[in-house]
Amino acid sequence: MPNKPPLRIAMTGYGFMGAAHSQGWRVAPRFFDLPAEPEMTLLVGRNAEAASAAAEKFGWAETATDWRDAVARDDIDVIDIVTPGDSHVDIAIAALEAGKHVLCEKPLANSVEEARAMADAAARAAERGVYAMVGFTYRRVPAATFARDLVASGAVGEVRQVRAMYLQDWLVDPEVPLAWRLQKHLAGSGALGDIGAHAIDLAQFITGQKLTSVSGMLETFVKQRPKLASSSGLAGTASDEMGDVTVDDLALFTGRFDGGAVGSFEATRMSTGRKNALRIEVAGSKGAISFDLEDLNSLGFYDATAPAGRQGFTKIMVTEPVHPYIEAWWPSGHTLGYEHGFTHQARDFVVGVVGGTQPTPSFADGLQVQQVLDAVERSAESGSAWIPTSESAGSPASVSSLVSPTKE
Ligand code: SOE
Repeated sequence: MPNKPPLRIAMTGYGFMGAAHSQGWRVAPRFFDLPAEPEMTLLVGRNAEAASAAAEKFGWAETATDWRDAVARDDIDVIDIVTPGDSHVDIAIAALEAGKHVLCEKPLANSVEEARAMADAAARAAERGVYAMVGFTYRRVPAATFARDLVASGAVGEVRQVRAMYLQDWLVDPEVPLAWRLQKHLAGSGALGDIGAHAIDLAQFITGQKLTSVSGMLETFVKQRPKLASSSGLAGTASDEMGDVTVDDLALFTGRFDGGAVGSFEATRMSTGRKNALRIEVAGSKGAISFDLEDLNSLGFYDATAPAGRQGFTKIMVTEPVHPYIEAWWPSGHTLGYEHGFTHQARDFVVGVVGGTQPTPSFADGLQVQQVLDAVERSAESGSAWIPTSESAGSPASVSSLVSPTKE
């Protein structure tokens, strides 16, 4: 480790995602053999006192109150953006132009226009060996990566149907306050962009197919909530004053994929009883797979080519050294958790940028998901008309595929 070059990181933001990313940077070099040593150099937050407290808690060496200071520093190699969506575009473009690699939380931006500007900046930077990646972390849950590997190997045959849903229930209570994730000018959209973006990315990642058109609807069940007094986790404490919810609580849509599959999607933060259920089922001509983030160490696999009397969904524990990322962890069957996706993301980012190869998902991939989000919103506005995902954004971006560590 001492002989490795440092990769000095500045992280802008320090909320829920700041904690998760910090964990990733801290742990990745302890378990994976990385080509550089990530250094948690600078944490940026507008409130100096809160930023210092977060830096101490998460293990960052210094703090600053303006992201421009991080971008201007010569001793920073990476800007990690975990702020609300409204600031992604300015920070990411400035950082890329200053020669910093960028890791940016999803959704990439609050509009297709912003996402396109970011993807353009990333394409220009890549020509100079400077790379940008978007944080669709769930690709790095070993069972999800393995699902992609199974589909790519032909194990389910021709993919025909996809059922994707991301269900949470933290907004069922109308007293949960108006956090930034409930305000359009900060978050861009509601359940659609916050968690639907993950379902879209994961469905496309696992199937290797891109959504080409969608028809959908959005619903906001609770239209006013108490304004936020102080934030923590996904929400925080409520004040006495009420404010308008300006985003969707639920997004429902169907879609067509470029490889011929059709899919249904549901994203909601009001699905009573479901805490963090990102579920994907893929049905093909020879088999099917089934993934649920609430049971993230396993994958369901149905082999329709097995003898008729022995067919049935098999629950595969994705905790063997042959499975993606697992070799670095515990003995067989000693399970992983939510935070490991962030460690794997840090690992893949460092391997990519230090090795001079584009880490995935790229900003072009983030733009493509943004186009899908935009098409769903426009479909909902038009009474569920079918909207081509390419219509809003000009050149369609490619969905690149991640090479899992077991395949490298
Ligand atoms: C971050 O990746 C994220 O999408 C959060 O923004 C959501 O709120 C969380 O529930 C899932 O992960």
